[in-house]
Amino acid sequence: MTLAPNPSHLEAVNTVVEGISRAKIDHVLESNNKRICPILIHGDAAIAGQGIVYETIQMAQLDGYKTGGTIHIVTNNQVGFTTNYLDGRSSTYCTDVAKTTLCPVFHVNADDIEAVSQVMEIAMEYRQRFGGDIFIDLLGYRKYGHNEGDEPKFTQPNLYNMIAKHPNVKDIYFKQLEAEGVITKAEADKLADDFNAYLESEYEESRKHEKALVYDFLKDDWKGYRAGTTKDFEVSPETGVDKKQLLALGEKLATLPEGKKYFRKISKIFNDRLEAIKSDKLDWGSAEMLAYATLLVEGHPVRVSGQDVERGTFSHRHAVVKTEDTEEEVITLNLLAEKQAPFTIYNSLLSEYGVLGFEYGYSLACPSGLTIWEAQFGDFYNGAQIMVDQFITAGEDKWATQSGLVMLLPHGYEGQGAEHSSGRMERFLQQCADLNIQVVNTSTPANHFHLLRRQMKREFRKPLVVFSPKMILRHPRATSSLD
Ligand SMILES: Cc1ncc(C[n+]2csc(CCOP(=O)(O)OP(=O)(O)O)c2C)c(N)n1
Ligand SMILES: [Mg+2]
Repeated sequence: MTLAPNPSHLEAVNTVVEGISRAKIDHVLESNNKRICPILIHGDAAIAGQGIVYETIQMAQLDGYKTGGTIHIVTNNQVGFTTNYLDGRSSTYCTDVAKTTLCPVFHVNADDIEAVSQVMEIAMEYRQRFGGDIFIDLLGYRKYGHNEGDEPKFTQPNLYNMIAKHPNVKDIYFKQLEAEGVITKAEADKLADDFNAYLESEYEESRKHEKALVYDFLKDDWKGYRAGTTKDFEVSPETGVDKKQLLALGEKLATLPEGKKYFRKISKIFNDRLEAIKSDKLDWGSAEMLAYATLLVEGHPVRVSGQDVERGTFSHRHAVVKTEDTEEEVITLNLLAEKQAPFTIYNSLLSEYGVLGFEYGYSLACPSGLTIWEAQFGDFYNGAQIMVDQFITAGEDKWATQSGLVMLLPHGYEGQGAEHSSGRMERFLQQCADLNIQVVNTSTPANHFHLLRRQMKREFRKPLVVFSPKMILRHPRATSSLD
């Protein structure tokens, strides 16, 4: 069992968990999503109020993001901090978002332990058989306040008078078992004592760790990596590639397989790309594709997702080509060598928050792969601000977890005024302290090529924020030679 690091921001972890699971499915479990199951635990107020829950559910069946179904457990105590559920939602049930994709929902009385246990089994069986999400609305109550020192009677005096008199769930169940003749009072007491003793000893054990780091988080996947140091940023690892090999790969990625019908403009784009590589005038798209190609043949999987990334928002990438007659997808980056790592690229749903979290999770579970999220315009990243602040820039400091996630943020003041001019560099720069993240502005195609390769050629991983260009994607002066 892997417990994902979870910030205070409720529900933010959802798509991170999905991304971790998907990376495992893709790279460890041979695409078999029956061998892993994401479980998300929600509060009743949070699941009803936080929009990312909706994003998570919309992602659940999409090719680029599906994980074979998620089990959602709602610890429904009918209150959020001090807020009654009547003020917390307009829907009848806190789980009504599940109706979006017609997921089964079980509303179960948390005082009825056997019913809860049965529902958990049905949920697991459903998930394994049908590969869809399933919800368990575990209807109970909160015994005390929101935390140890909190006074619930300030805000819910009647409810908490009732709760104070309500027998606790363990006592209800032991009483039932005694009445049924399953156990005696003495056996019940011993079960409770043994369990308390177990909790006590585990608690003592946990206190031996000085800092609450996430010691075992994905440990196997991170063997051989170390933490980055200040010195690491004064040098670059070798990122160059033999010229002959570069040319050979360039020809492969710029050549569409024969015997298929292509749209005339697409054939021209690929011919131009081939010409650019041969005549030593790399444009942005060619350099980016070459970076991927070299990494793929060196065994690093590459995954790109974001809105319209397959073609590229500004039409510079064309990583996926559709044939004119049958709309068959052709990805030349997967036709490079018999033994190469997979290149996957997905046009995302129209979400930033959920998708960026997913790719961050993916990068946590796949350190040997290049994981990229691209914003349509740089400024759209702020819809995913929580992922940046709580996970990407602070994760290593909070949990000693690393991520090599790349954020491509098209940026540039190009006469459109305040709309889409700025990816808010200043905010990222402010977050660079203590080696949190790298923030760069690449200015030539060669620059970009080495940057993407560097991300995979270090012994540590560090999030990379790239203010990728818009106008100079195609600017005649923004070309590089193979040298
Ligand atoms: C995104 C976000 N906003 C606000 C908070 C502050 N907060 C912490 S707990 C809580 C109430 C949560 O209620 P519920 O989802 O029902 O969970 P419960 O604590 O009742 O189990 C709030 C508002 C938060 N942690 N995250
Ligand atoms: Mg609650």
